[in-house]
Amino acid sequence: MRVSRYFMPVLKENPAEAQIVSHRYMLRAGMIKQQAAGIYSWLPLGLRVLNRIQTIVHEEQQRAGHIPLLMPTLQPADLWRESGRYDDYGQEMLRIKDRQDREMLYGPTNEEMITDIFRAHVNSYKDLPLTLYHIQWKFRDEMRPRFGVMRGREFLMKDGYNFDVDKAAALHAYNRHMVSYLRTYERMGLTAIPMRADSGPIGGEDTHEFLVLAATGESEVFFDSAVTDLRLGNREVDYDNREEVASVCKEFTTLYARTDETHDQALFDAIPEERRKVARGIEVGQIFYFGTKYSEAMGATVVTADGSKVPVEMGSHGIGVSRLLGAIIEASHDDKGIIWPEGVTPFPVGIVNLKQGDAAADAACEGLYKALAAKGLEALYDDREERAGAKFATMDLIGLPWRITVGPRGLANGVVELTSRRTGVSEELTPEAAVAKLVEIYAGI
Ligand code: P5A
Repeated sequence: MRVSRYFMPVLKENPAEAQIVSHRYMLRAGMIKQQAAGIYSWLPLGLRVLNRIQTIVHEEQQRAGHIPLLMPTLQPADLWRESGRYDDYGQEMLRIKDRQDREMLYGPTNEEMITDIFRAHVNSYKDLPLTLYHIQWKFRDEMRPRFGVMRGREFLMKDGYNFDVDKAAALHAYNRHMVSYLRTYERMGLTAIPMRADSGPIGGEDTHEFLVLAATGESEVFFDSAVTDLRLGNREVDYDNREEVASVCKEFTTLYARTDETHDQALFDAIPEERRKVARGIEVGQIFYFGTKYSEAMGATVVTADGSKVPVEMGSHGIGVSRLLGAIIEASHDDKGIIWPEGVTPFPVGIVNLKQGDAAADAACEGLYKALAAKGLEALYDDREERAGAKFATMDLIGLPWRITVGPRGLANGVVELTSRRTGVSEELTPEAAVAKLVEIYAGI
């Protein structure tokens, strides 16, 4: 993409309404535009990151054996009457009437609708286990929408629902989600800590929230600092192997880590003092096991191997897809702007032409742009007639992890400059070597 032809309305001034750094940078980098309280348009740069995040979520869900579908945003109120949640959900639910005066709602979550799909099509244990998920817009009429996409009213969620024949199988689905979430967040450059939490309006006995530590987080969290060193890394986990999956979960949930809702001071005090941490965190996901809460209320049953008919065992699992943009920026920025991890960056690399109109510089930039594209790397090429300083400031603000700087002086020696946004370290390389290095960096992403 050439900046001269792109739509990237960068703001010079800090927007007054933004209280936290991620909101400020998303507005300044021209990623989002507020349309109403907690409701945003996704401008092209923001959409590219949102799409990257969705791709990672899809890949990791499908790696775990979960199956994508797509349910609508609007739901009939009657489904929610069956579960009893239509009245319970209160003012957070956006209620709508259609022209026939039928009561509808904009879905805040989809437990009822997925249970309805299940009961219409599945009735045998032979079709289990089954986990269906989608990435779809939700609406919650939050009392205090704030911090940009962090607490929106309309927001994008990945929500998945498992159906299993018995509790042991459903707990395996819970564990499988935990491991797949750990991998998902790590691919986005995040450390998200599973913490024992409260199940709130979704219900159920077992639930963990995934928290990214950040001073601006809305949740107060208590944990053993050793938990922040845990990483899944590149290990291969066999998602069908119950013991293996359970042992990874044990590794990540044994050390003390809880939100304020489930905090136990006596247990906390048992941790060696230097490892006792109280901090704030951003909730980027939550998993639930709630057994037969919805299947019993809505008549979703399966016939088991011995011929008896039982309500299907269920859980649900959510990732805050749009919130993740805010969380990643909170975790990865400096005073010049965003620093995108390679896994989610809107463009893998930026090209800055220091002397637009100089025949050699223009030709070198074009050559790099095409050579990168041929390797599947779409660069953002700043081809505007602008001062170098302004081009650097824009690149730093939008946070592409790598920048290639091209100018007549370097070209006279046959080199361009490759700079890391994170470390600020630059290297002089031939254009071919710069392309080769980027190809290598992105090969494993
Ligand atoms: C699990 C999937 C659920 O709704 N039902 C389906 C369960 N869980 S949850 O914890 O309530 O939401 C899942 C994740 O969605 C994000 N989230 C939000 N993101 C932005 N703005 C909001 N107002 C908002 N509310 C929830 C969170 O990341 C949460 O973990």
